[in-house]
Amino acid sequence: MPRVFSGIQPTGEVHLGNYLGAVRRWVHDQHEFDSIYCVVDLHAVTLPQDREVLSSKTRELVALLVAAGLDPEVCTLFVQSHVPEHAQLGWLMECTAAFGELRRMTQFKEKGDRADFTSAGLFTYPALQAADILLYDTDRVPVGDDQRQHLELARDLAERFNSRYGSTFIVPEHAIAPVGARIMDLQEPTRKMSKSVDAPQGTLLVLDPPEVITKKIKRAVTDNDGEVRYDPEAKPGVANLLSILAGITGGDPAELADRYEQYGPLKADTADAVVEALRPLQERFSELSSQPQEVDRIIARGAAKAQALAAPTLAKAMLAMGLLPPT
Ligand code: ATP
Ligand code: LTN
Repeated sequence: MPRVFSGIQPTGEVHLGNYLGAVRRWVHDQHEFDSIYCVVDLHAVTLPQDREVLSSKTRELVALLVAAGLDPEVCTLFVQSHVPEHAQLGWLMECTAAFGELRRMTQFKEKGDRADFTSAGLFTYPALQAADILLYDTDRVPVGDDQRQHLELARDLAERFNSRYGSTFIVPEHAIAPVGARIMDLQEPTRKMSKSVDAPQGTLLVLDPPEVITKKIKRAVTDNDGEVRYDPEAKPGVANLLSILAGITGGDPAELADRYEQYGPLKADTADAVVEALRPLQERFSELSSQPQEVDRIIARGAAKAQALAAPTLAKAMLAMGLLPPT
């Protein structure tokens, strides 16, 4: 069975972009692939985090992923820092990556420009991401479109390592969905919906109450020409609403556009679809929030399952490089 791996950072609030670009697909994939999902706390600390917020967000994100439908009996769900092999293989990947190729990563340029303090970890982050993926002999990586460049790098590093030291890693493919891989901000539809940008009215959180979801979608920025058409260049706001509706209902955004003459009904249907899709998640999340021991049990079990897979791959890579095995 092909192996799937993906990750999500325990920072900020999970939004509809994370849900449609990643999480919802993970829930589907877990039944078709051997699936491993990771809450990447080591990636989160590339930017300064409040220690208490980070640990509670980490636990909360695991609960939210379970509430979204990840079944810890079916997939492997774990916290990255609980499996030290990630940091260990991360170092080997930093030594495989070239300074110049890391410097070309656009996410580093964007986040580095916004940060008051640019850590060395923010720069080498994509090497750690490559390690995350390669540790598990991953075939497919379902992510949003913003991760395309990082996945190309992971492939390049796997190929370079294999050609330098002998065949060690599987070269992974990305799995970027045709619809929903790039959900835009509702107020600024030329910018992607993001956790790390403070844009409360433009970001639809998966835990927003129904009335807030409806209000945000009704107030979403569109344009003045009044025609419902899927044209992300000329009509980014309308195209974004169509992508959201299509992502939720499984339709095609251009075909959906033909059903609407006006923006009002499109917004109303989109809001209803989002509210209904998120309702079960929100209900399960509130149940799980009162069972922290259950969440901790899931986290502990996930780490043991993940480590059993990661340890032999790390050992193989270390041996291939000529690092002397301990006696
Ligand atoms: P940040 O904006 O701070 O980078 P993020 O919102 O991208 O954070 P991550 O934890 O880095 O959140 O991403 C988790 C997953 O969600 C990744 O697969 C990413 O590609 C996907 N994703 C993030 N934003 C969007 C979006 N606007 N549309 C579709 N997918 C997205
Ligand atoms: N860099 C990703 C999160 C991430 C990831 C991964 C995704 C870390 N490791 C491995 C897929 C596979 C992000 O910022 N969205």
